[in-house]
Amino acid sequence: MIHLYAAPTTNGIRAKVTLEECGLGYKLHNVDMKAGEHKTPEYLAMNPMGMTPVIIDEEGPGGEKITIPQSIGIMFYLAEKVGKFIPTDPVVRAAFWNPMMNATTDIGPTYGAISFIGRMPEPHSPTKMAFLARLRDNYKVWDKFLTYQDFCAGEDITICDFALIGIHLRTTVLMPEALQGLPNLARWAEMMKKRPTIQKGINFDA
Ligand SMILES: N[C@@H](CCC(=O)N[C@@H](CS)C(=O)NCC(=O)O)C(=O)O
Repeated sequence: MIHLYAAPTTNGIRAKVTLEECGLGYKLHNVDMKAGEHKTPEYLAMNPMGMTPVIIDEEGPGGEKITIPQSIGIMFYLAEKVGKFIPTDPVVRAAFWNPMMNATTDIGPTYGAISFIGRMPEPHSPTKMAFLARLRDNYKVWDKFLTYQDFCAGEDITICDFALIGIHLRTTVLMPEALQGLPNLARWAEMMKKRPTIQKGINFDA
């Protein structure tokens, strides 16, 4: 059994979506971040950084229990466990890193910065707008990528799609202006949302 400790944030969604897509059984532990459940001693024992998500796989490598924080590490761990969603062909794999890293280390933190500024008592509007412009510039490039390929890293679905869908979903809710007029990106998101695994993955009520 795999235990997922997460909230319906960009990083939590990508972990839950990956579990669903990998077809692995798991138990969701919703973390109430407003109540500070990610800062309790019990939670900090799983992830001293006090951040979500975390998984615990009771049947990890060698049959041993393993605890894994960090959404990107979780996606790689799960995909490798089932042998899917990471390209194996050397050429495709080399090309995979650019979209994968953009989704996880460029777009993700840029979205995170805007969200963080928005939660401050006195949000600094010029800084927020600068990050918003940067986010939109990144999404514009994605819109071009998706004119000539079905999925984020090429013709096959990968963990890159799972990484981006959560950020895209949260962007549509919190900062839809960043996504206006990007039809290929919108088409990709609609296609992703039709997958039953994605529908289950983004649902934190079940
Ligand atoms: N690099 C980490 C970032 C995790 C992260 O920022 N999680 C947010 C929720 S999406 C969080 O727990 N924030 C709580 C805090 O900053 O105290 C990952 O990818 O898992």
